[in-house]
Amino acid sequence: MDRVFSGIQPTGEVHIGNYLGAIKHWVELIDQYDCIYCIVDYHAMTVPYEPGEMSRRILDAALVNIACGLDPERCTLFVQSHVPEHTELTWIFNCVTPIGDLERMTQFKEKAKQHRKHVNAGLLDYPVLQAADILLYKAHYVPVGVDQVQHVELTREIARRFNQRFAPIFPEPQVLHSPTPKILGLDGQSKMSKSLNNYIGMLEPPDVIWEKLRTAVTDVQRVRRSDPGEPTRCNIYTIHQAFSPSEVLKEIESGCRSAGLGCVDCKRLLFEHMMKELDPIRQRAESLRRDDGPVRRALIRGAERCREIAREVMKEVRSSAGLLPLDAIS
Ligand code: AQP
Repeated sequence: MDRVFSGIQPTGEVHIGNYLGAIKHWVELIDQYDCIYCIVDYHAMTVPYEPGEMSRRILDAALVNIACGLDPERCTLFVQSHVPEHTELTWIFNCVTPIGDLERMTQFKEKAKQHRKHVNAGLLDYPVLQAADILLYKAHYVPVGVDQVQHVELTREIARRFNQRFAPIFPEPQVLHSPTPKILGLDGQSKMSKSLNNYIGMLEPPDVIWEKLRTAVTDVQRVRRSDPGEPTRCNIYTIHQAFSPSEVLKEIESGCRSAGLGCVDCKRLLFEHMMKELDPIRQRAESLRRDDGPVRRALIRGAERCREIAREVMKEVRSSAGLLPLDAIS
């Protein structure tokens, strides 16, 4: 079975951008591939955070992923820092990655602007750690949102450089595009993002979600209720496409274009269909919060499996790179 690898940062509340751009797609893949999904806590350390909150966030990210349908009996879920080989492989990849490649990364430039006073080496090295995550498991496919495509391309480049310099041991992984690769925030402009506080959290109470939806930006060219709108210009319509059935989408398209349907009514319809999908997820999360034993057990099993794979691959990597194994000295 081909292998899939992807990760999510425990940087805050999991939002519908993460869900539609990544997690929902991950769930769809678990029976077709050997799927390994990771809570990438080392990546989360590249921006300022509260150490006292990190372990809770890590557990919570795992819990939400499971509540969203990542059944740990059918895929592997683990925490990046539980497998130290990720950072070891990062070091080796650092030595085949030109700094210029990292400085060109869009995410680095954006995050460096966002966290001007905290532009640490880890932020620049973020995509190399991501390459190590993926290649440590020799993954064939990486399902991500559009914002991460550039990093997967760099991963392919790093695999090529390592293979040419040392030995051809890594596959060049391919992106698997999510059906909804980019969800904009409630401002209708920037990417929905935990750190931009422009998101709808997966587990937020329905009244909070409605309030956020009610005030979200729609088609900016539709100024008055009587103006016809254009669904393809509207972020609310993009979200509708992910949650609402095709007959509702048709109704919205014609209603919006003819000005028969107002934005608030359109949002009410979205809220209704969104809640059909989010309510059971919230209920599963509440039950896992009452007893998080299944989450903890999944992470222990996941770390055990990933450590085994990582140990073997790192033996191969060290040997290809010409390092001296301890057991060869005696
Ligand atoms: N708005 C989005 N639309 C589609 N996909 C998205 N993803 C994130 N935001 C969107 C996808 O979710 C996966 C996990 O993302 P992440 O948590 O590792 O990192 P991120 O992309 O940096 O997410 P945020 O919310 O923007 O976090 P912060 O604010 O902490 O930087 C990835 O596959 C990503 O593509």
